[in-house]
Amino acid sequence: MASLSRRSFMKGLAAGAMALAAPLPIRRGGLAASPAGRKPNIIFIMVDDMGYHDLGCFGSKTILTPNIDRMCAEGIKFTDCYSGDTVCAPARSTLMTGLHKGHTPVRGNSGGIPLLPDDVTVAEVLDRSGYATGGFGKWGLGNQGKDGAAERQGFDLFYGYYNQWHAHTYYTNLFRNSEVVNRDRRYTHYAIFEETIKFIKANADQPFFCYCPWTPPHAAYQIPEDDPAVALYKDKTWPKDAKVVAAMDSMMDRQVGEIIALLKKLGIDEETIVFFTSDNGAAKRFDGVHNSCGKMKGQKRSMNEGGIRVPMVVRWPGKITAGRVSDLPWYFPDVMATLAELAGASKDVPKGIDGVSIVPTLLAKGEQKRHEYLYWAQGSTNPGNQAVRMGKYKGIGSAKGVRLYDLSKDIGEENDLAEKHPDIAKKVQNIMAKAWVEPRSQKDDGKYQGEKMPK
Ligand SMILES: [Ca+2]
Ligand SMILES: [Ca+2]
Repeated sequence: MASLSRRSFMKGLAAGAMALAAPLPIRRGGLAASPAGRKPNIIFIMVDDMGYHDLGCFGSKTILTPNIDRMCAEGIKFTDCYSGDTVCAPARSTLMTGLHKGHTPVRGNSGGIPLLPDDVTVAEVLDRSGYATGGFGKWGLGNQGKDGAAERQGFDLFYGYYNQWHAHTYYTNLFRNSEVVNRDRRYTHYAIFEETIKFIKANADQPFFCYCPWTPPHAAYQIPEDDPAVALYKDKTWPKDAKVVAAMDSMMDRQVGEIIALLKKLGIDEETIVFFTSDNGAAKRFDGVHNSCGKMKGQKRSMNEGGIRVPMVVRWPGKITAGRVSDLPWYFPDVMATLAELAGASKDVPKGIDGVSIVPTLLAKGEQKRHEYLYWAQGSTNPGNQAVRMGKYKGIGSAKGVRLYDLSKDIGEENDLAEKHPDIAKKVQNIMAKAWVEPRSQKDDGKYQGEKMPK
């Protein structure tokens, strides 16, 4: 009761201050309870191509991320979290559908392969459960105006890029629910961040899902010269891209700090769970400067740990005990079941998804269901290398043969144990023989690279 009146009070303040400027909130059916009480707001920040070691709390010695480090200290750090793929579009497909790479609808990374109406997304599950749903950044699962577009897949509002090719520059037009915006080519991430903030403010009085597939630090390596984060690295003797990447990461770190501060100001800090992760491994390792993949082998596009293991931090004051570290192996296909359980919407999760809810681990309550295995594969219509993690073991290869590693001793995947443990190697091969199911057509709706601008 006390928190409710404080909440109403804060809401009143916020409403007064924003009455003229704020966009209308997306009105929903009220604050129906989940098993955990009020349905929490969910903010899921997923940046693009950030390496596992590019945050201070994940060992970076060069990139300054004090706000995410604080978020980590106040929440839980997952050391063994993985993307669902090594590249943007399929990773997003596994995240949105709860299906691993061998089952998820979008397997190719050509940029315009769409979700179809019958595909069920996390946003649709939360939308049905009364959430206001907003997405801000890079969608990657269907071009603007098509059936795969975010606003036709459960989002009330999507602001940003739809096609990945479009997102290869930070100075271009953007879309709001498929309508062209940002025609003055303002630095796109500033526009995307502002819309993120507006959405949180406008929907503070009801459960909301704020999905932030932000595009930095994906190439092109671009940031306005006068961004405060640029000054942090101006005296470094690093190669230019290494400086710009660090600045892009520190810019987003500052913005994460602004979001947490806003949650406190709005009085919804304890009603909001915030995730921070990256969509796949580092695009460049920056060895000798940032060491983004550390001792892990590979980078973006690789089945090795450097290609798929991602930083993951989750903060929820009062619900997640501060300072915890978990080595639970989990990955993007688990996001749907997890967010649905948080929302009290587990019954709306489609049957037969590959993911499991990690809420028991987040809340340190109840029994955590464990995966028999996690699965990845390269390629779109034919799998190239596949990878399977079972407990501490990971196999890479195919049904015909694998290299086998013990990740607990060999994060660099150097010592092949397939001959030493033929039984485990065989198990992994058997999984690879059946985990990949032939995908539907991976026909691309076309490349979009932005409006031609007058010179
Ligand atoms: Ca990416
Ligand atoms: Ca759908």
